[in-house]
Amino acid sequence: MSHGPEKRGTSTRTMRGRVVTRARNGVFVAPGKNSELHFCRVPSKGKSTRVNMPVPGDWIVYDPPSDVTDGWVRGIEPRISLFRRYVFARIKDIAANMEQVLLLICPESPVVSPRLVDRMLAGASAGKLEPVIVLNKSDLFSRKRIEEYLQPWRDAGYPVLVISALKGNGLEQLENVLSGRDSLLFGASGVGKSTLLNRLIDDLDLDTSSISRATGRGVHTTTFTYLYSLPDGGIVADTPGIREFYPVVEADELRFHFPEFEPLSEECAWRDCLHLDEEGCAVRAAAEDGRIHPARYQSYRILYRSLLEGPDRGRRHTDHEQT
Ligand SMILES: Nc1nc2c(ncn2[C@@H]2O[C@H](COP(=O)(O)OP(=O)(O)OP(=O)(O)O)[C@@H](O)[C@H]2O)c(=O)[nH]1
Ligand SMILES: [Mg+2]
Ligand SMILES: [Zn+2]
Repeated sequence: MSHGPEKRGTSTRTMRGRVVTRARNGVFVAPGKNSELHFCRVPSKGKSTRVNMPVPGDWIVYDPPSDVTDGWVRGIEPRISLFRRYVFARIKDIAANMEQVLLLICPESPVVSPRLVDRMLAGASAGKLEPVIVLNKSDLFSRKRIEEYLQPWRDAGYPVLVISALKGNGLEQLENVLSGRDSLLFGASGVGKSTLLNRLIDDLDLDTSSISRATGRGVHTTTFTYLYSLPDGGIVADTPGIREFYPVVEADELRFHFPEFEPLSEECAWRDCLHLDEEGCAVRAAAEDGRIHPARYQSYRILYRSLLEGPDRGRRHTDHEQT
């Protein structure tokens, strides 16, 4: 029997697993449910075996670590979704293969502006994730205040949940939405993502901190994205809070990520109408008479312009993420 040199990447030890979180120079991979994580390095630039950096949620093939060798990532499987954003002029991949993103928002403490919500919604759509709007901290606001705040997204037809992670209100409905699916929790720092996860998973004890009194903002408590398994099946990823969000999408494609524009766009005078200042634009007309919420249309126009100008125009880097 002859033993030729074993070709890298075709090792019989090669395994398949899912990236649970990233570290500075590699990833932690779960080869199965409740199994111990494997740390794997990522062959970098210049190496013939080079692979792109995997992100949480990626399915990868890898050579597991042994007593004598490090673990190595061999390849990333094709992704069904990819949630990403601009940080300055650079694209940052947040998570892959998530089916839905729960956008946690609230009108105050911290203030989450309708513009920011619309940018996150466009980012979800561009990344092929289904968005669910989750208003958290409902214990702090009147019913009237909550409904006024939510009106643009209710009008646009997005699914909306109203919860209080602190008091436990609305969590049953939320658990139904999460059950058996792969979901990402996303939103501004301090909006309550980690508090919510601590509620949903019994023995979890994630760090949370209160809103800064000085700025009224969150203090970036969570610093890395991590996938957690839910008791009833499904996966939820906690993510570091953001202060800003710019979706990775071409300006001319942005209109396809405002779903309520779609049925009206058939009536625009121009087939390729961008719904800006074109004559006979049915979308603009609908925003003028309230069939489309004017705040949504305004978000579209503002975001269109800033995407044209480029992703890093006049933006400060204020988020604190480890990787
Ligand atoms: N009143 C109220 N406070 C809440 C609720 N949910 C979370 N909080 C508080 O909001 C603060 C921030 O919560 P976190 O869970 O740390 O927020 P986060 O979104 O994980 O923040 P980052 O990790 O910085 O992104 C904490 O003081 C929580 O107790 C809620 O439903 N009602
Ligand atoms: Mg957190
Ligand atoms: Zn139009």
